[in-house]
Amino acid sequence: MTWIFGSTKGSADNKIEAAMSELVPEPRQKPAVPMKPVGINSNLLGYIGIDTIIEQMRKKTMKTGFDFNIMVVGQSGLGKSTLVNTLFKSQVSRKSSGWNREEKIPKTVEIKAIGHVIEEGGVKMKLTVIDTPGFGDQINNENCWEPIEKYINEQYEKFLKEEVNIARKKRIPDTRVHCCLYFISPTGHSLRPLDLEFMKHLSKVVNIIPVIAKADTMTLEEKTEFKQRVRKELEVNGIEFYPQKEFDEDLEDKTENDKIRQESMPFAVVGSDKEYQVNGKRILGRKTPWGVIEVENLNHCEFALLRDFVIRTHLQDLKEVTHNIHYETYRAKRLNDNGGLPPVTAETEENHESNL
Ligand SMILES: Nc1nc2c(ncn2[C@@H]2O[C@H](COP(=O)(O)OP(=O)(O)O)[C@@H](O)[C@H]2O)c(=O)[nH]1
Ligand SMILES: [Mg+2]
Repeated sequence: MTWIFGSTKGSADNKIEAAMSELVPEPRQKPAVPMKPVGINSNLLGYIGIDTIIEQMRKKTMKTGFDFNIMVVGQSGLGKSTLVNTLFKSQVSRKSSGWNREEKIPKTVEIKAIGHVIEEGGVKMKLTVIDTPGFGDQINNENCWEPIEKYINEQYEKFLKEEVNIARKKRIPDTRVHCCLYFISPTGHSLRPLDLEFMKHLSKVVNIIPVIAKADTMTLEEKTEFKQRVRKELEVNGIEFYPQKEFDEDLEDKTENDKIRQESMPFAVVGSDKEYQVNGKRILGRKTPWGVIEVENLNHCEFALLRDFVIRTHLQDLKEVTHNIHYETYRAKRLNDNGGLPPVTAETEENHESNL
């Protein structure tokens, strides 16, 4: 695994700063003693100080940081590896040092995790993108989702083994895949049976976010029409992508997520790791005879929308659905079968409780 350490700290990227401030409340001076409403009978008013929990949580997160893992999956040649580079070169970590995947992207032949530590406002996020080899090259593509499913399950297994360990770590390293970007070929026709099969299988074990690859190859009308068709086909085939309807927590969630499900999905993206000078600014883009396609310009493609959705607005929820739904399903099944695992004794249960 390649690990490149860098920091976005102090960058002028207001957008991403705003992003993190949504994840982590603005640093607030912690009072030496819990704040109390001043005035007579303050005891009677009964201020307990529950609200200081936010500050406590912020401090803990700052100390420990957190892991976030994204996987890219899809047919060979759709621009998965390029998008991984785009993500790391874009505003997520533009100011960071050490990112040096400048060489031409070779064909991906194995599942490979590329990691990067991003720091903002004192909070560290270890972002890992898992690049996978494209499938669909073979004559017989039967069960070609198996290696991907196996990788995802192996990460659950690793986490579970750590969790049931009697002397388990205080903080278990989290390599579980929190979201899987599924690349759809921009054919303008319909999804291929292989896409449907693949997503049907994977959506049971991981959060799937469908994306239309190489959106620069479609006209605006074609893109709108294709997006609609893909949504319809996913619905007809009963494929649940993230954010799944059944996990909306309240009406506010539902309204927000309905909009994403019915309008944004699947995000039509363009990837590039080449920089060009446009109007005096350096931008990531694809140079064509008729101009430069700017990957982070919302008028050109939806890459920035996808990035904001995953990293800015839904990161915590992606982690929660992974932990509470997908991992829990795996865990329950595994502990029921109990194949190969140490039996769950009263002692380990007790240990678990005390660590919560
Ligand atoms: N037109 C267009 N080409 C792209 C895009 N992203 C990547 N490519 C090109 O597609 C080819 C395959 O890209 P790669 O990232 O290796 O695809 P992968 O097999 O899915 O990992 C390369 O020549 C890329 O330059 C895109 O958004 N639009
Ligand atoms: Mg590749």
